[in-house]
Amino acid sequence: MLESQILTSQDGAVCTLTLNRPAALNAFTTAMLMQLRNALDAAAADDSVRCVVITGAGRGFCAGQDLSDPLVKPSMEAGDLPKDIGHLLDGYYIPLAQRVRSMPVPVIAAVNGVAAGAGANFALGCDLVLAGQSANFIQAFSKIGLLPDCGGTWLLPRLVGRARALQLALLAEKLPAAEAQSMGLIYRCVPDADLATEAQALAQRISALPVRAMAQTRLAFDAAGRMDYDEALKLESAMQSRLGFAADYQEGAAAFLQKRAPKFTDR
Ligand code: LHQ
Repeated sequence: MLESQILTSQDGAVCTLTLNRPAALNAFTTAMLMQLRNALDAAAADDSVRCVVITGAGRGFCAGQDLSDPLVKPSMEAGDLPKDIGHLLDGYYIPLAQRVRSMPVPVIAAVNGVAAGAGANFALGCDLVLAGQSANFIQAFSKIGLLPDCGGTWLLPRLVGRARALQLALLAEKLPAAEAQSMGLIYRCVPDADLATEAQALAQRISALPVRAMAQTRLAFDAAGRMDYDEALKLESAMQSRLGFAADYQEGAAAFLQKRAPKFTDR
């Protein structure tokens, strides 16, 4: 039987998904994209999971779409017709990008090596991006005549502003993790040897916090990006109202007043 292209493990309330095609720098195949979405669906449905970590096996995080996949491979023989690669985005990448942004718990990308093309933007769509110091981010699309996908057109200008987003997308140069941190593209760059431990420690810390409020914060940020100030204020009020009725607020505020450690349970 073929080895799974996504490995799943769980430690306490932290579920770790590992992209597992190391010989191709974990480039996305359709099978892998499907398995990744299924694994995220399973984590979303499992009440014991309170934080998800996504990382790569081997020396890379993810080199983006596997360009040798028959669905995207260019026509190299006379008579071959070009394929509509939009179908792949509609059928696989859009549902995956949406799945990450609608997870009921925080999602951490632990970028252990190169993250290129859709691999970079998949990581940047996660809630917190930690990267090893030898990792780098490449908007590889322009090199092959494409534009940033997997959320890149939306994410990049919002994360780093239009000028830097265009720099990254047009020049498609390798952006080292330390620079990605200093320009605000990612949360933090850490020594390679510490990446897995740091990512797990962060995930364990988060899993003891009010994760429902964190997922709602991500949803509110995303929604506010489509609104004017007054609409965002109204949305905050409606969402805060719901959180105020939930157990975590009752527990968090009571624990503060009673000077004791809170125990959060909502998801
Ligand atoms: C690969 C790949 C790869 C196959 C490394 N495919 N094998 C969405 C929908 C529809 C269509 C198209 O696109 C998209 C979104 C996208 O993601 S477009 C962007 C696709 N990705 C790229 O263009 C990146 C291509 N890869 C590279 O530029 C380099 O491999 C990077 C800079 C990532 C790493 O370079 P190196 O560290 O020098 O490694 P390498 O190039 O030697 O790669 C190692 C192996 O991985 C090698 O296989 P081999 O059998 O020769 O050892 C590569 O062929 C394979 N590989 N990326 N995307």
